[in-house]
Amino acid sequence: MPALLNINDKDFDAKLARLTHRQSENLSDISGDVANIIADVRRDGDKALYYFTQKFDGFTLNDDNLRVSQSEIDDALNKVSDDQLSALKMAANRIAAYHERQRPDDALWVDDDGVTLGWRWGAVDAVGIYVPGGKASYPSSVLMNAIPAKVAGVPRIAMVVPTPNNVMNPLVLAAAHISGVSEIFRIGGAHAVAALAYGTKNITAVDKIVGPGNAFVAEAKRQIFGRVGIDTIAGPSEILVVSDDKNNPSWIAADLLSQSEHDPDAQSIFITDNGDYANHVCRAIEEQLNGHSRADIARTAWENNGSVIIVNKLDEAPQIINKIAPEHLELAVDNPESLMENIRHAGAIFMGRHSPEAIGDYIAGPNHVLPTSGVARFASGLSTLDFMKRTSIIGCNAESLANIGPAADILAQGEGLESHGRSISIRLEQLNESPK
Ligand code: HSO
Ligand code: ZN
Repeated sequence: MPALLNINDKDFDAKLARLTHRQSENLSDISGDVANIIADVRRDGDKALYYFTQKFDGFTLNDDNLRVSQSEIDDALNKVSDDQLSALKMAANRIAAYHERQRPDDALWVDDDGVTLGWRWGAVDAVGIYVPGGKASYPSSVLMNAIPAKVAGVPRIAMVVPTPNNVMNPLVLAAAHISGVSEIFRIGGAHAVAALAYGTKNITAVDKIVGPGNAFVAEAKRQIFGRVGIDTIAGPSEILVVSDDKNNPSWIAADLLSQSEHDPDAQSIFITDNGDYANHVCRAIEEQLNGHSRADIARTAWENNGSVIIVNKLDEAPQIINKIAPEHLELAVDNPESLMENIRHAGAIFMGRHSPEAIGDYIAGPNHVLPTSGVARFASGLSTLDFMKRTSIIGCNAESLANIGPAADILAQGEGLESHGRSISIRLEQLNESPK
């Protein structure tokens, strides 16, 4: 049974707190193993990659097949149907258009003291994209990770994807091709992350690694952080649906299950102001779980982590939502704008009755890599900016140095940093000698 909460319950706050502090995976147990794998890759390079691939993925890798060849990519493109290819292209175009708008402007100005100031944005040189293998090998996630990097202007995008028993998903290859990935390597796990971070003979190191993975991949990303950049580490998917009693209960049931089906640890929360309607939605969920292709996963997630919250009126929802800070938020009501005004923390908001969350997973355009586990309190979804960095620009001339230099000199003296002070005063002295 999903948890049933009513805002009028005496212990509502405590129950809500329990919902938001779900047990997260204990990474410390595996940190030693991951450190050993990283050390092996640093010492043995490609040889270590071949060893771990044999051990974990069950096939023989060597210098010739580590990298996916152009003819394999061409084969994959032939294998996917025309419908699939054009759907991928439509998604890619919409994602690119959205992320183009995120490209930030450079700035340069002269301030009141005559100092030229500004910043300039530039792309990261090389990005590594981790794509999980097996069931969670989502072509849509390839698009979501690679396209913003491309739009940012990253010249080299290397992808790693584990292929258990050497079986590759052609849709993943097609998505990589469409989004401009430059190199694809048939490896996954902590060793793949280590190879991207430190480089081997066959894999040139990158500057930033993004993309979801299992606990070993997450821990490896944590351990190589600092040497290279990483994205935020994603937890299980979450959805929070706010609905009045005017939606078809089956629509809302499908929306809640759309995230439950990702992972037994996924969380779906439903807020409504009508208890009878909530029962209808729960019944529709049971119906849809019957014969569902991922019934085990979806049912486990819904029963263990799902929740139904009854409020007196929907205006009470935003205060609850802000405490949860959900990854995805659906506002399936007539006037979502008025609710949205009071929502401060959510990864993505889906407005109105015709915006199911899945539309954002695939085709709407915004990124589907979003902050989970309440991280939306301080973080945002993946964006073009994540593949760029900003360089500050500072320009003084003799006059502006005379305006602001003396104060800097005083601060340098205060810090006991003689040469800092001198580098300024030596210029100011020369100015006094030969006024221009
Ligand atoms: N909802 C997932 C992304 C995804 N859904 C990929 C389908 N494919 C992220 O929270
Ligand atoms: Zn999804």
